[in-house]
Amino acid sequence: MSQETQENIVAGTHIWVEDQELAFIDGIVVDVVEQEVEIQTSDARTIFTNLSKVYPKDVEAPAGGVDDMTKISYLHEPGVLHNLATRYEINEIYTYTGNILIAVNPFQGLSNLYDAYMMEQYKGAPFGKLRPHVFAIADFAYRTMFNEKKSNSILVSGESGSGKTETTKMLMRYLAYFGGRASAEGRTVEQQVLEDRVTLVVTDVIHCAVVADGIYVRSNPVLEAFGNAKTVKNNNSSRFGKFVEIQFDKQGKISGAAIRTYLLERSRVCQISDPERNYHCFYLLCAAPPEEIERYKLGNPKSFHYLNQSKCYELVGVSDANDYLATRRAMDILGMSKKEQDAIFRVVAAILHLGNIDFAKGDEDSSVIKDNESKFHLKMTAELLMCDPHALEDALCKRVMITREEIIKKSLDPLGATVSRDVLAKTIYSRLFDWLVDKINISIGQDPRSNCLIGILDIYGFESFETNRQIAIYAPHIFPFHLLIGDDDLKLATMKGLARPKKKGSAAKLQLEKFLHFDAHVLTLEFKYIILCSFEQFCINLTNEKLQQHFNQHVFKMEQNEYSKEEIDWSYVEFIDNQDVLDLIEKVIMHFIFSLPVLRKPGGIICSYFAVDLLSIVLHSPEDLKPGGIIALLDEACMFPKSSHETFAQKLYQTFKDHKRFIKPKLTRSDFTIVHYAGEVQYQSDLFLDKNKDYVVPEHQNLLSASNCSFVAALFPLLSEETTKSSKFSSIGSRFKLQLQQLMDTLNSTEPLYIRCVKPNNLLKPALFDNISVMQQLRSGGVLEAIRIKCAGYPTHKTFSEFLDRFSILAPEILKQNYEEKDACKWILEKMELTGYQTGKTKVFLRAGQLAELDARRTVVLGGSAKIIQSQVRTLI
Ligand code: AOV
Ligand code: MG
Repeated sequence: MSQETQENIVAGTHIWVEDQELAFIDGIVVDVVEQEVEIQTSDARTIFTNLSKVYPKDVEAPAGGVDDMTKISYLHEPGVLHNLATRYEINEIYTYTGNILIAVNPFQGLSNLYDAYMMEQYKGAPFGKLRPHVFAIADFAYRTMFNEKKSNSILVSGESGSGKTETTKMLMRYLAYFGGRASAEGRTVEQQVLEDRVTLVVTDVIHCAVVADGIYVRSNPVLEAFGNAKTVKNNNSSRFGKFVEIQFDKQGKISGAAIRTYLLERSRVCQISDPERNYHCFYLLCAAPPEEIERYKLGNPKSFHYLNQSKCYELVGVSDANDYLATRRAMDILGMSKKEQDAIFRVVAAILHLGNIDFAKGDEDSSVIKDNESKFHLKMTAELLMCDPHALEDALCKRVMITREEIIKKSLDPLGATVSRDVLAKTIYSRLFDWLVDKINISIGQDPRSNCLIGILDIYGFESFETNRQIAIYAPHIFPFHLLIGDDDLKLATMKGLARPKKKGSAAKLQLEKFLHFDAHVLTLEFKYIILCSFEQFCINLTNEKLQQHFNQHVFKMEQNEYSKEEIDWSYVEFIDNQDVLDLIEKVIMHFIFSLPVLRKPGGIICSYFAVDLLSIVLHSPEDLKPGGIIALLDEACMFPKSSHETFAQKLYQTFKDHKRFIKPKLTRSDFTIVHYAGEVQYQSDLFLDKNKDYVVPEHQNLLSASNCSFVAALFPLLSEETTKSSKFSSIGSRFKLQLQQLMDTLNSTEPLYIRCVKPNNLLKPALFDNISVMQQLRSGGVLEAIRIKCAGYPTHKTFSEFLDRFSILAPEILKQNYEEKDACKWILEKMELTGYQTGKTKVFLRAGQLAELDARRTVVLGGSAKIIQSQVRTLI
């Protein structure tokens, strides 16, 4: 809350005050003594609080809220939150903030909200004329594309389960409705597909029409079957990010499309926790018709290790059997041959069998296939992948080591073999997913002549897992003790101010925040419960930082445009962005010598002081000379054989000890915290090195490229000798950074439109609006950041007549004179001795706090207050 605004809190002022449960509660100021405010809240409590926790409330706000946040008089958190809540209550789920659309997930079908009639309404309607709607955004994008021949991108973001994918579908539906071609029967093929789709449950249909001798539509429940899964946050959660580019021809008809996907969650293939599920496709296949079950030797999902780690097998309202058939149908439409489809599902089945191969200890440190059952699964896996069972066993249980002198086959112990098995499963699955994406792209077809596109980005939002929990412990005298926490069933041990996970690698930590109560029997503690983030969240949060910068720059530019239109001076409006966090993460490194091929000798790495001499030869760009970011240091650590996550963390601590966006958390030797735009996130570096290394184990590569199934062999194309050598290590982080840069380049060459999805509650229930959670999302979704940018300039824009309606009471004399509206406004502002405001061509632009000051004076004139705080008196005199 800005200083000026607080100074205008006087007795009688309607305010919002911070509240633990509701985030904010409204009330009226009874008294103000210096920084202490006495408040009568709307639930009839009297509270005393600090002035900094109090925000003025707009008593003149319309009862049903306003459809655009910029119409709110006081642009601050409680104002924004209250407006959304008010609208949500009457099923108005959409609200604008300028041209940003905020969409609050209704968790229920709202009648007629997305039907053809509605689409017709929005067709060509000026933006902002009708109620806020996702169709208005789609129409805006379509019009700009068609009339101005400008490419657009629509960025849909929000946390898991907030409705991004559903929103994306509605955008596609609208674009397909107006951008598709009429078929012979008069209905567009897209419509037909949409209608068909009603029967599909696991769907995210991407409707794209391709024009070639008629109309073809490619629908795509396939991506969802293979890329979505049930999580605690969403029963149909997309476990990958995607950017769909829809291409249009000169007539504004869809002429092609391309899908790019990002960061499929690979770990889910072999590791799931209750009550989540693995990727849908595994359950679909287990529910296939009996003859296919027989062919793949499948059966109850409960019998497979990769599925039975969680007790959740079925989804309410979803028939896996139907979805299996639907996926098959979609594959037909996509032009996948029966042979290809058989190969795809053979690979899926093989992964399930693979997961059931267990190992026992053999001679010395070796391992053997555990029992007959495991042998059966080994045989099945080999059969389905069409590879040699002995070669498969070898590939799982042994590793070839190449030293300068000789090549040795080293045995893996049972744990090592299990890890090898899981790595193989993940690699096969991710190659399969990439194949499907490629196939879909080929099938839809690109239009090389198209120069106008609409891109739609559906990507995971910012991730941090932090919640405060209260835990009651009975018999507190038995320290140290173990705790069971919620569903996660995490056994936490030895509490000495800080609990550490008992099991190594379990990513949970309890931090004792405070003792709440204590008596002989019960100890109630409040914990900050942090699930530490790992490499995946690190990449996701980097994406969000990038998008946030893009967003900020855009919002800032829009704001400037408005100022320019009104011909007011904006030169001194400050703009702070998050470039410093981006530098921290992704800057290119100076001493990144190990990655330079010229400095690497086969079998060894040249030591660094020797390399320094070579720097002048190999580094020619000044970019190379800047200090490196976290990804660069991580790559370096990955290439250095002796590194561990601890040495990596030490390096980070050393390099960034003075960086204001980097914190070394207390009581840890390898965690690090990044101060993201949306808040602090603590990362656990334990698995960073492993997760950053992307290379296929050569034994796995050789095994599968020799498969008798051409499909499987094609998933593992043989690498040339040269690439095998030089790409021994390829960095996932760096590759992702590059992918992200390409995405940003695309976005930068288009006009952006933003949709922020909000999840109103964590129970996934309609009509429940959890203020605190929504506020967190508005913060991390940059909505409040956009507001901050507005506040740095002139947060209040009021047309002259609006301004006069509200404030002519402060200068009744103007009514008697015949002033122009603009002059009348100026008269009032001058009389009130305000400075720094501006008057444009149609609007008054006020600095932060000035509206509150005017309102306070209005309250005084209206007789609402007898007592004014000190500073207020000063300015009045
Ligand atoms: P997400 O894409 O944002 O999550 P979804 O789009 O899958 O979220 O939405 C989650 C669920 O919310 C859907 O399955 C619907 O039940 C419901 N829902 C969302 N939007 C609407 C709407 N406009 N009308 C009615 N119901 C809706 V994730 O992919 O997990 O990040 O990773
Ligand atoms: Mg999704």
